Amino acid sequence: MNRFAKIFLVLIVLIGISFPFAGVVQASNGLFDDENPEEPVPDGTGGAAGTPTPIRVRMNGTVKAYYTSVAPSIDGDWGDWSSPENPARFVVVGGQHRSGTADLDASYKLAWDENFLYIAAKIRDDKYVQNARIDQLYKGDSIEVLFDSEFFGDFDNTSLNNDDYQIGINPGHGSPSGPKEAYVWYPANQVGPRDDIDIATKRSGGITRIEVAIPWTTFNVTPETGAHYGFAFGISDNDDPLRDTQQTFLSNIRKRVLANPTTWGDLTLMQ
Ligand SMILES: [Ca+2]
Ligand SMILES: [Ca+2]
Ligand SMILES: [Ca+2]
Ligand SMILES: [Ca+2]
Repeated sequence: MNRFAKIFLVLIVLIGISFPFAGVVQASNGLFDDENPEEPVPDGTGGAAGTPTPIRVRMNGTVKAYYTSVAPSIDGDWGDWSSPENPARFVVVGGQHRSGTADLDASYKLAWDENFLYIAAKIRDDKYVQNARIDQLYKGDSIEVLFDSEFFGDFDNTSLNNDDYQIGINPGHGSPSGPKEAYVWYPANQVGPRDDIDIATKRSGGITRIEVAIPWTTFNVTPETGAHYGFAFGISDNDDPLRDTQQTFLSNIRKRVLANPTTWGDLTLMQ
């Protein structure tokens, strides 16, 4: 009987050991199951270059561009867009020259496909004045796009480098139906006019409407869903036909400083 009792005890001990083991195995399986859905995070960071994971965003202002399977018709009117409307209403320069929203007020939309970043603007402006040309185009009614193509690598970089773009869009020299032009001020090694950026403008009732298609090759990037870039959108206003000058500049970013990309916002490409 003693032997049976000992065997019984051994069995109880073994069962006692087995159950905790089973419990541990269950628990660890459970933990792995819980962690699996989060695996895209390490996969993303450890993945191929160009597949950044949008962990960090700029608190200055973060916006989204939505994929479009049908390219918008670049005719000035964003009626063919389904993207949401974003405000660009922070006065960065020349508040003293702006009498109110009838003088200058702006909003914009963003979309993308494999070939282009599309930008559409709706600008309330009392007088259309654009008599400046080429690198001076910001001294007339115009659009500015800031784009940092190396967002994560440069997240804390407070100076411009060769992947930071400042592009000006002249929506029509002399009038909204006048010749369009685009100009790259930065990066320094790519300065000059760009004739591969498509621009169209319509104006009626004190509102200037502009559509722009910027080839991704401009920024030297290959777009994909989830890609993340530094970004800021701006509007220059001149109402003085006798003098080329940037009277007022509005942005979607309250404290946009051209020379410091950490003051810009950011842009995520959405499906
Ligand atoms: Ca259109
Ligand atoms: Ca104005
Ligand atoms: Ca940069
Ligand atoms: Ca104006």
